[in-house]
Amino acid sequence: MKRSNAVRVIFWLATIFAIAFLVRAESGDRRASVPQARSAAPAPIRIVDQNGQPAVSGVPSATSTIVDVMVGPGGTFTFTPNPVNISVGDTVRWTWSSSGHSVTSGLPCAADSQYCSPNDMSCFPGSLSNSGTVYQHTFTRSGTYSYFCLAHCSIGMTGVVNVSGGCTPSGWSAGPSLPTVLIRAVGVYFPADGNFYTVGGRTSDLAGSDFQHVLRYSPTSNTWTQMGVTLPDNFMNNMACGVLAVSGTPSIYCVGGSFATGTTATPRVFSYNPVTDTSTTLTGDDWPGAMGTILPGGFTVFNNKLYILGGFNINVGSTNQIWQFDPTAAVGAKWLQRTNTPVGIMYAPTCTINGIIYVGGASDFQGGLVVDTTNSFSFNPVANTIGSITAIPRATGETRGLTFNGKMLVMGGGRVAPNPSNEVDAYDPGTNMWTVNTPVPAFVTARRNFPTDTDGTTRIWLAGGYDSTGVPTALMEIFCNAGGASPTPTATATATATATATPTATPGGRTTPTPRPRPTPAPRP
Ligand SMILES: [Cu+2]
Repeated sequence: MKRSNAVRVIFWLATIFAIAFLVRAESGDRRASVPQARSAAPAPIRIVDQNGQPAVSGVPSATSTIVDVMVGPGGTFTFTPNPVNISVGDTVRWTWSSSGHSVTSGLPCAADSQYCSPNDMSCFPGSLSNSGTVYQHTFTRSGTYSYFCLAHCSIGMTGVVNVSGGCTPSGWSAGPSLPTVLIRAVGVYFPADGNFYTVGGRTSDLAGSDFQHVLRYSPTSNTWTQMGVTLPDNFMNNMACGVLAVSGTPSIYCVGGSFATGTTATPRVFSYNPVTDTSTTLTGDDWPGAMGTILPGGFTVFNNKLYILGGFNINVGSTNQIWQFDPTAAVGAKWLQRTNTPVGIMYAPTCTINGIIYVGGASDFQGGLVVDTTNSFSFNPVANTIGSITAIPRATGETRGLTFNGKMLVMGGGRVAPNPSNEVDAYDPGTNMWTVNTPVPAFVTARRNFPTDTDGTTRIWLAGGYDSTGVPTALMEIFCNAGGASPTPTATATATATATATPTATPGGRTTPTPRPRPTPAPRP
């Protein structure tokens, strides 16, 4: 009896332990299975973006996908495939096929600290990884994201991720008005935070109306905010601005400018950091092109350098110099003069596509008046040469050129009747042809001298400017390419240096064929 009792007790104890263990194991399985179920569901993955901010600005793609890119396959200094076109919420997964490479975000070859292998930390100076490494990044905002290899950027190891979609409603719609009417400010999209900024400008044509402030439009909250900074001086009108990175920190750099009723121009360069909301005036590197009375002409960024094409010698005439600003060069050596523009240009729509700078339309100064022209040409900043392109189909000026899905958009502008305009002209470098109000239709309120910019694939913002009656406005308009139709950038892309002993590829890496030669459009005098 005793024995059988003992056996019974042991049996029951064993049974209880077994049940307890099995329950634990099962609940452990359940726990483990939860994240799997979550990661299989498309929506909740994107909780924060690469800056740790809530990624609520976008409509996620219906099904999140992972796109694979090989790093240095077959001993080449390439990212393959390149470029990759994805939708908001998709992930790019890079796998190292060979050793000694990095994936580092930023305009070639300057890190902007948005994302980098192996873990998004210390993107500058950064580190290299070896064969077999896997690094992935989920893109939560639309835009064009350049990246490069730290070790091999100079021989062309660069890549681009085009992220589209994530906005609503489709087409042009009214945005919130600026907190003030504003003219002659510069619009700048800041990729690191996804916001659209206006820098400087003035609120009327009267003396003292210069606006020494920065306004921020947040697509997430759909609101304008005046930043705390006070910009360094009142030469706030008609500046040239662009986003450049130094030591892994991107800032908005602005050059030159004038003040309301003034006839002098400053050579001053300052940078504005939206993260710290502070501005810094450069010393030792004033813009040599200002010469006391000259405003910057067209402007654009290529390879982390700001280019200024032409200018306005105030109430005298247009100018034809091209200047290159490199924020990473030594003090006193940041400016370099390049070849001249083929004709004097000012207030000129200008942008960069695949390493070539394009101008489509420009103002000129004739008979004591600012007039519009169809002057159009290209400039190759690596070869330092001018090229011909088909002339824009209408005269315009006093507006911007924007790079949008591989095309140049010229946004309204001009002052000679029937201008100012609301027309959007699109130049395709692949065909050397212009289209009118397609793929981006005309906006609503015709205007000139207004801040505008784009994320490159999906959104365009514009606000303020002089309306068709010459009166400053505060109205904002937003374009949304909601379809997220995968952008198809022209397939010229990056030069791919092969892994020979001593690579001697072109400095700057990217080479792009110049557009097919066409007869030069007759420049308007
Ligand atoms: Cu490399």
